[in-house]
Amino acid sequence: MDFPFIFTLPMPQVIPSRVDNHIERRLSAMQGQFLDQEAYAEMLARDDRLVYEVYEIERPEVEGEMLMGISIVHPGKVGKEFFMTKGHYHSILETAEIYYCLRGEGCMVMENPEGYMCVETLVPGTVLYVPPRWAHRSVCTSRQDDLVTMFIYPANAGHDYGTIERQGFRKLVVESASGGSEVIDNPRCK
Ligand code: PAN
Ligand code: ZN
Repeated sequence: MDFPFIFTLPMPQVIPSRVDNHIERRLSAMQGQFLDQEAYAEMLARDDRLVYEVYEIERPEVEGEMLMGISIVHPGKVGKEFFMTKGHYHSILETAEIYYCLRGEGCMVMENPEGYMCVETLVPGTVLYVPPRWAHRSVCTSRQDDLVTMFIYPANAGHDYGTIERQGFRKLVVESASGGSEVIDNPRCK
């Protein structure tokens, strides 16, 4: 039988007091994801930087359960493109997700198979509802601070990375001429 449980997110570190899985994604795991492939190869040759990390609370991956955890995207750029998560659709497309931003600055890039796109800004306190059918990727746009979000989603959702790996997102988040961030069309998407 399951009993209710608690954990804490002690500030400012925001590493959960309970962690079942800690996933690290380095530059080498992001092959083909950044637009500037030359800059990617150069950076990788120098240092296989840690791009983002996920701390997960494990639950059975069945209908009725929820998965939750903390996602931390570190500051950095490949060429002009900010560090980001791989991004995915849920394998069960009709499953939603909630994100709550705890620290940093960034955005969530989203699109759906119907051809709609949306980019929402994330700052501490922002709650983002990602409806069913929307692929999602978080991007850290700060130069010095991690983007930290908490996520909650149905435990049976599953992850489809392949669609995004093949096509990329139709919008990219890059450094602007003034040193801020801007959203541009992905030239690789026709
Ligand atoms: C999150 C993401 C997490 C890492 O838990 O899995 O932020 O991003 P990628 O899975 O795209 O590498 C989530 O959206 N789960 O469904
Ligand atoms: Zn998700």
